[in-house]
Amino acid sequence: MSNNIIIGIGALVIGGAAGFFIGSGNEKIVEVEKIVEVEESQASTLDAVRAKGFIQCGVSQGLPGFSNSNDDGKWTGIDVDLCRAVAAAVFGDADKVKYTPLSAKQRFTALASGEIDILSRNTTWTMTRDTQLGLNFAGVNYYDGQGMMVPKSLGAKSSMELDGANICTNTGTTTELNITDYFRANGMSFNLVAFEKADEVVAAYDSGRCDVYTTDRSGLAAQRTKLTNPDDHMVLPEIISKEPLGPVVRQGDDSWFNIVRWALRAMINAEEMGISSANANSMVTDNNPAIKRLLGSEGNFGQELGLSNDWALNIITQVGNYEESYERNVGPNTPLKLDRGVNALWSDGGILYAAPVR
Ligand SMILES: N[C@@H](CCC(=O)N[C@@H](CS)C(=O)NCC(=O)O)C(=O)O
Repeated sequence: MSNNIIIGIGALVIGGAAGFFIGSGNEKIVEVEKIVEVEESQASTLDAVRAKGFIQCGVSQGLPGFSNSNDDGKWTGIDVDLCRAVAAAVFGDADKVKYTPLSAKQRFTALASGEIDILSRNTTWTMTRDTQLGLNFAGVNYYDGQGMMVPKSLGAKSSMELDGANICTNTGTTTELNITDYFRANGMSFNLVAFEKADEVVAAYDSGRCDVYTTDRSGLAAQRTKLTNPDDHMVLPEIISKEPLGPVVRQGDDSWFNIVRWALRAMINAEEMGISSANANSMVTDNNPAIKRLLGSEGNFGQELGLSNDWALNIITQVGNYEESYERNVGPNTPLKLDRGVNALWSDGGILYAAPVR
């Protein structure tokens, strides 16, 4: 499939047999279903979003730290913050978001069909997903890698000791593909037990049906909190893949793509410049021209996105900079307890590096 895909709402045909198969014993793994035909011209997502008054954001069915809802139906997480940032940029109101919980398997179809405006759901940027689905990744909001969790009682200290293991995971994920590669490459056998719903994976692992729970390491940190006795489990040291997680939009709508991409960059640039929700309003009059450009007191950068010039100021005051979002949702003081690691700014030894506003 090439760049000339045009997506029309309601005109989506899925070719179930056109997925990517890897045989593992009797199992056939379909990581993505290929969208084989789409037609009609695509209306501007920005216009459509403005007309309805909110952004429809595709999230997970409940992954603490990334996208998770509480008893009152309030969604939080770094993926939720990305959608809130786009709403702040577009409407000046981060609350103008509605959420669609999606399984890994459902997510790309929901985006391609127009059911959602952004997919922000711990989704790994891979070449196939970027080139074959009529979708575009707008950036990376969390650099991750796949890991394995085991009960401490198993006595394993390395994933190289897992020959013959029963392994639980989610269907429709890169996880299935990576685990297959890893065991094959190391000449080990395994039995994959895959479920569509994440909580089914948690329940199966918690009940002892599997020796191993594998997913993104951030996902392991999140799902571990749901186990009966989290302290009885450990994450093994090996990181077996690259999982750059980020927001996805439909291909062919560059204006919307730019808005999502720059909303994320605004949060990262704000951290780099020391602009936070607490000081953003007072920094509008700062002498630093780069700060003025980001906050809209110099230049017309918002207008160039089709937005108002206070687009980034609204993101920062209402959602915060990247560091605030990270610390609030997944950082050391949350149940996930994840250090910044490679997700630190490039200037702090990490790999977060946002193009400048100029
Ligand atoms: N990053 C991987 C895995 C994503 C994934 O779906 N992970 C599971 C396990 S952490 C998940 O999000 N579960 C939550 C849910 O399905 O709501 C991918 O994009 O394929």
